[in-house]
Amino acid sequence: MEKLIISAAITGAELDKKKVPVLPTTPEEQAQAAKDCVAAGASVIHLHVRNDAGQPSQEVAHFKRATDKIREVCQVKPLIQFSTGGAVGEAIEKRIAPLALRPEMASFNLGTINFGEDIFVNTFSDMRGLAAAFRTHRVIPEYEIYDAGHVDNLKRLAKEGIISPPYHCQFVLGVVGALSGELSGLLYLAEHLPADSSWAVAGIGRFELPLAVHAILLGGHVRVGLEDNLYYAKGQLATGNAQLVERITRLAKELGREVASPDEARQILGISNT
Ligand code: KMH
Ligand code: ZN
Repeated sequence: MEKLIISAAITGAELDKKKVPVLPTTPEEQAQAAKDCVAAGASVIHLHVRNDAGQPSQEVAHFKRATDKIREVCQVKPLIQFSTGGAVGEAIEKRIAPLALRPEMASFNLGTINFGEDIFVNTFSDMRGLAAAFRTHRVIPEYEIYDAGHVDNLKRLAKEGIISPPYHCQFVLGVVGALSGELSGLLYLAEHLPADSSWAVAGIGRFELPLAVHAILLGGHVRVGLEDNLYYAKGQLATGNAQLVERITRLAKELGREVASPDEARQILGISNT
């Protein structure tokens, strides 16, 4: 089986450092978290950034300073995957702008969902604009799939010729307002992907661990991190992102699946290390 790519979603856009003190929000904290996660087995850092007040930001300058710091601090360079999802309500133009920095990879959200009490908007028009920016800046997308119909959206965009294979997809399961984190949902999505696709799973909250174990066994890849889940076990908060990554590495080894280094992850995902 292919080596396992572990992504760490270290910060997110929804959490407040006042409520989650271990959340890395400054470039220095994010760089340290990235370094710890890479040491624990992560090869990809899914990156949201914050402004000086600690609020979610899609400013290019804020992405640049965080990326520079991560590259400076990490001897083994993780693949840095920018978020183009941003925070709920952020304008699509702002979400797209950081692609100009030409990150190795970035998220590409495949449809609108209820997101808790909010609505996370991704219209077809938004997606077409996003796809054009990915092409212009030659950034590799990771397609974020939150609901069954998002696989059909992927196929529709592919049919329009707006996106092309290979399709690396992330099933984000367990968001309140979208597909739950039951195994049957994961299996449905994996079975309905187009040819030349690969997938990873990010289980939200209590779904993180069981879905990760299924992905390890089924040949998928795994995302963990505080953006998705704050708990190590029921009632026990995680000490930080690296603790969640360490467990996945340990389980993968126990289950006979080797863990990919950042360069091996680049190879698997078809990203040239330039
Ligand atoms: N913050 C969520 C509304 C992504 O990074 O692309 C969207 C999100 C997805 O986190
Ligand atoms: Zn995200």
